[in-house]
Amino acid sequence: MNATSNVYPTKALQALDAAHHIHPFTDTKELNAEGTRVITSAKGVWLTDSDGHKILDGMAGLWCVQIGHGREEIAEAVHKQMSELSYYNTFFKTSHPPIIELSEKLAKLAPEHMNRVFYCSSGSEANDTVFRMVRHYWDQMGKPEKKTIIGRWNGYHGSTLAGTSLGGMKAMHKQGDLPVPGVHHIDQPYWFGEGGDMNPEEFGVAMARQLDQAIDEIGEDNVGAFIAEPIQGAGGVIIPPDSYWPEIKRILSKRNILLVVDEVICGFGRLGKWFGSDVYGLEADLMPIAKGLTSGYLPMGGVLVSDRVAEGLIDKGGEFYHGYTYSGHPACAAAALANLEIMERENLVGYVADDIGPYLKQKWTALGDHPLVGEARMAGLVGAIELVPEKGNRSRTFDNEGTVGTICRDFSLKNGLVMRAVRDSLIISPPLVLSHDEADQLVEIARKTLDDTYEDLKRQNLI
Ligand code: PXG
Repeated sequence: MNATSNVYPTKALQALDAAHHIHPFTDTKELNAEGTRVITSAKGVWLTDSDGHKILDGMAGLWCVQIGHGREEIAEAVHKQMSELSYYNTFFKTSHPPIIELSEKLAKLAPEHMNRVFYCSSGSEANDTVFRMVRHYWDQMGKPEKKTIIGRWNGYHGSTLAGTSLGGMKAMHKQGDLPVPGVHHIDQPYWFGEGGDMNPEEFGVAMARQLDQAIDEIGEDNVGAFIAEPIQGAGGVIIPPDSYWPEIKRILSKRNILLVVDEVICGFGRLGKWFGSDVYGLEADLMPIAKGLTSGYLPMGGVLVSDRVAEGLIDKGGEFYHGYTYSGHPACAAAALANLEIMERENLVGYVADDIGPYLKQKWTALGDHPLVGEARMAGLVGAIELVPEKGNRSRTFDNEGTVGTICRDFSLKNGLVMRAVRDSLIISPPLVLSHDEADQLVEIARKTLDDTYEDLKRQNLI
């Protein structure tokens, strides 16, 4: 099939999609009236839609396609595995070679003190697993009252009951009376949006100290864990001030609670190290992973478990009544192994740290000079630009939050680049295989998009 020509009847597909498909995180009524975009193929960092348009995938799918789209090697590895053993479970004292090999591999890649993995199929399931593991661990350790988990407002940990509850998305909580009991939220280290008169370093320390205060309020004997993303992704690529994680570490060193570092986005090279924990020197007790583990070729998630937690979870004995039909799926394990093999062979983690990361950052942060941009930030290969009505004024925001972000996002797609809007900021998280030339194109389209948005806002008298 020729991916560049219009071989699909777009209108017919849109009508069928509208009739039968409910999309995630979507106003389906609005989408159905507009018609969905249909992506028909992808190679490297480029997507092709059903009208033959080429679009640069600035979001690596949904923050996950580290090795780029359409790598035959993964398809071959999965084909081979499926021909040999397409499915068997890992319950009832059973295992299989690909999951055994993958577990050893992950133990090698993970920080020293993490040597075990529990598998599932997504980041949300990983965090549901975290929720149950934290509570089971403390039960096993004879401290069943240590049940509360502290998360952060505007953190994202998935959309199942536990994922939504641990996350701090208020709009999600509102649908379905969440969070579940036993979850507490503290503020996020979002200096650009919430730093007020403090400088970033003061603000970072102040936000970290909320953890200390929350533990005191709830009582250390009642707190099981603190969960956080190293850099918040879905919340808008919130890169904490340099003072934040050292202060959190100082606080946790005095407290007997678990640290859960959600590596679903930051893991697998996104920040220029294998894990976000390696960037900030965090010693996690549990690390939920997903996305980059298979580069999204097949759904797979997991929780990396520290030796400390293994003591309660494993050494003390007893069954942990938890698991999924697809825990440790052999085809997903084969995809993960082939993906990690490519990442190592092509040194993608080093490429992000020393080459494409700094290269793109320099060009991306230069967008900060645009009249519409209040801040352009980047770490590894995640970046954000904050759109503002008035330069140099962090406290003035657009009316009807999100409107301008959406206008800008729509221009971006029209111009051939996927960026994601979060409130009135635009974010990117491109595949780690992005070339210099593609990075140039990405920034060029982003600048044109800002120009188009600026002109449009002037026309509409919105600035
Ligand atoms: N933790 C983090 C840090 C995530 O970013 C999850 C857990 C849940 O993973 P699953 O595989 O259940 O989706 C995520 C997922 C967006 C967007 O638009 C972000 C995610 C998922 C879908 C959309 O930014 N992050």
